[in-house]
Formats: sequence, C-alpha cells, structure tokens
Amino acid sequence: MKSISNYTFPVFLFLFIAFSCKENQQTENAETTEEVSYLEESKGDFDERMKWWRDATYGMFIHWGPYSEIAGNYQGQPIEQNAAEWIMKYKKIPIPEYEQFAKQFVPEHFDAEEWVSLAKQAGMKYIVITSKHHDGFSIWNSEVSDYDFEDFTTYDKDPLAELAAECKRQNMPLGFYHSIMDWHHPKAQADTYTSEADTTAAGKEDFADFYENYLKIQLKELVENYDPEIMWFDGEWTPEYTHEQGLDLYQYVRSLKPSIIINNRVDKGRQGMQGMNKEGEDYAGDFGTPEQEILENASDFDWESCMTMNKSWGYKEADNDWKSSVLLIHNLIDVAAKGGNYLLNVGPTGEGKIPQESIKRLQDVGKWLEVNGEAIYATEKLSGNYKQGDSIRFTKSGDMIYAFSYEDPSGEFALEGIAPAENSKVQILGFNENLEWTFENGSLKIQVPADLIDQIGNSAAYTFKITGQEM
Ligand code: H79
Repeated sequence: MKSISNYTFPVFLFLFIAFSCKENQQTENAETTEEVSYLEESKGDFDERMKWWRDATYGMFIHWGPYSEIAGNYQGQPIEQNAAEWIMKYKKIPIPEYEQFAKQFVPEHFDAEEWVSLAKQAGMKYIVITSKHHDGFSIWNSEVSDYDFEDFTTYDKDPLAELAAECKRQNMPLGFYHSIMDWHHPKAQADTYTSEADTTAAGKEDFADFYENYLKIQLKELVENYDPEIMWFDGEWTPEYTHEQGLDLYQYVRSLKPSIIINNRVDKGRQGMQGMNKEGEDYAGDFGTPEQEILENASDFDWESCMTMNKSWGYKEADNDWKSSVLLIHNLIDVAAKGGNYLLNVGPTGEGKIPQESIKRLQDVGKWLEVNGEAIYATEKLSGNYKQGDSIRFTKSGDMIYAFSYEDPSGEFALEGIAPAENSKVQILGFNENLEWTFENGSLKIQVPADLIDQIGNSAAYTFKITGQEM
C-alpha cells in the first residue's frame, strides 16, 4: 500500500486476473478481466502521475457555498471565529434555518471566465474548488441530492459545469474539494452536528449507507461529468468514517479515473493541521496537506500547503486581516524551496465576486512570477540545504540553481553550498547581464551593481540564476 510517510512501492502492480471459462467449451476462450489495485503502484507510475502537479507548484483554492452568502454575519453580528464556512456549526444554526440562507445563495454575478482568467494572471497553474463543504450543499446539479442550486434555489445554472468547461478552454487543471463530513445529510451528521458526531454503532450503520449510496455516487457524478484532475477530500476526521472506507474510497475514485490525484485526507492518516501522515500504518493518499502552515523543513514526500489570504476560507465580510503580497511571495518561495506546492485561497461572495483585496494580491504575485517564475515552477529542492539564514532560499532545475534573496543584495552577495563550474554564469532574473563572481573557501561571492537593483526597484525577492552544482 502506498503512503506518504513511508514509500514502499512494490515493483509489480497487483493484478487480480479473473478467468471465466464456459464449461463445455473446449477452446481456450477465457474472458479476462483485470482489476488494478491503485493502492499498489510502482514509484515510476506514481512519479509520472504526479509530474504535472509537482511542476505546477502554485494553485488557487476556492471556497464557495451558502456560507459565502451569509458572509460570516449572524443576527447582525460578525462571528468571532475565523472560518466563516463553519458558521452553521459555530452558531448552531438549525438545518431548516440554514436552508433559508442556502435558498438565498443565487450567484447572479458568477463568471467562470473571470475566475479562471484571474488564476491565470496570478500565475496559478491549477484550481481546486469546493464541490461540497461540511454544510452539505452541492454546487453542481447532483442527481442524488435536492440540496443543490437546481433543486433548492432560483438559480438555474450549474456553475461547476461552467467552471469545468472554462478550465478546459483555458487549459487549467481543475480539482474538487469534497467534504466527507456532512452536517446536512440525514444519514451523516445531520442529527448530531451541533453536538459531537454520533459514534454509536447505529450512527456508523447510517454513515455506511450515506457513504455507499450518497458520497460515492456524488463522486461518480463529479468525476464522470466534470473530469477533475484532483480530488481534495476533507472532514475525514469525523469519527464515523473509517480507515477501511478511506482505502476503499481511494481505490474507487482512482478506478473512475486512474490519472486523478487524491490528497491524504481521503484516509485517516493525517497528523492534525501539520497535515503529513502518521508513521507506521499504510494510509492512502498522494500528498500531505499542511493547513494554514508551511512545513518546518523540506520533505521528500509530496505535500501542499493550503492557506488563506485573510483569516477565513469562506467569504467573511468583516475579515480585513490581509497578508501582504510580499509575505505571499515569500511563502510561495519557501514552499517551493522545501519541495511543496502552495494552494492559496480566495473566498468569492455569494454573488460570485472575488474580493478586490484578493485580486490585488493575486496580481502582485502574478507580476513577480512573470519575471521569476522559472525559479518556482518545475523546480526541485536542493539536496543540501533549502535555505541560507532567514532571507535566502534555493531551488534547482537541471544544472541551474536559483537563489532568492528577500533583501536588497546590492554589493557583495555571498552564497554557501553552491559550487560554480569554471564557466558558470550568474544572472539576476529579468536581466541578461552576467555578473562577476569569485569562489573561495566554499563561498560564491557575487558582485551585484547597485544600479541594477535600482532598475528592478523594490521587489519581494531578487532571484539569482547560477549554472553550477550543489556541493
Ligand atoms: O475548508 C477549510 C476549513 O473549513 C477546513 N479545512 C480547510 C481547507 C477545516 N475543517 N476543519 N478545520 C478546518 C479545523 C478542524 C480542526 C480539527 Fe482536527 C478537527 C481539530 C480536531 C478535529 C483535524 C483533526 C485537525 C486536527 C485533528
């Protein structure tokens, strides 16, 4: 079984080969059906499947549901908690009352072209959107649910269909965030969501029914009708959900679309908000999911740090605590240097508009990436140190090493751990000028003319490109 914490890939795929022979047939006319176990995958196949995602490095997370319409306000007051998409639970809003809010979720201003173009402009290489969050509302026209736009609101379009079509047009891989926990479905946590989930045997039986006859059917609809590249599960920590179901769900979704990439929240292995899998047991899932944090150190396992730009995932009107564009760029660099992906969130309003503060930041990062993107996308972490002190980070691609300086590097800029070749060239991205360098006692000293930095102006990070090698 494949797991993030412990790569033990058997060399051969595990194949079930079923022969069915008709009794009175003498010829060898056996029908052969093969069932692949996707939990057993060779390292080569895994690497091939993950390649586009690893190279993509930077994606857009979109949280959008009835909570976006509520905007984090309840009874005339903003909630004190950060996460507006949790308002149903935080305020213990009864299901019938929450449903009234859901009815008002009518996104007249939703424009798929606008969202996908913004992600493009931001330099983002994939999008993951909430097909269903914990509140249980489906943002596509689901056959097995009445709790969706088509059956529940006056909005008669299918925004997920429009987004999926637009993503295909713009060649933007699309993934779905899908909550296993469901506060609305009667066989999930509907009766107990305001307290703790029901962990009794009866609760588990109900949940097994929900799992087989609702959750899996919804996933089949999503994969078959919208062709996502990623399934991003969440709410897997709800106590009714089991490790066995996690393994089964991974196998099921991969069998619907073998190339799909699935996060580790499909199973029960995640270690809290740090997001990587526990050691010891084999858990399903292709990548770890640190939430609102960046791994402390580089990791050899695939991971993706998801993060908000302010404090809330779902649109919260009163949340004005925005991260600076500079911090977002530093986070992206830090994540790339540590071998991860960065999934940065936007929370559109109930009407379907992405907040202006988010747009501004996305554009700032996008502008920086236009010049510096080659040091981020399709790069790897150095095998030595991913950083030097607090304000220098490294990545590499082929025989190219990149060093990011968060500070003005004018004058002599010294790098440790990087050995140049005799004919190495050193440049700052954005300029073709070859910089002078010397190499002494393991230290690469680069002469950086102040007027060059003046020409670039203020930048969140200056990127050096060095042909050379790691020491
Ligand atoms: O969709 C956003 C949030 O609404 C959702 N994840 C992001 C992407 C989220 N769900 N829950 N939480 C965030 C916080 C939950 C924390 C806890 Fe636990 C659940 C604490 C204890 C149970 C999971 C398991 C985290 C630590 C242990």
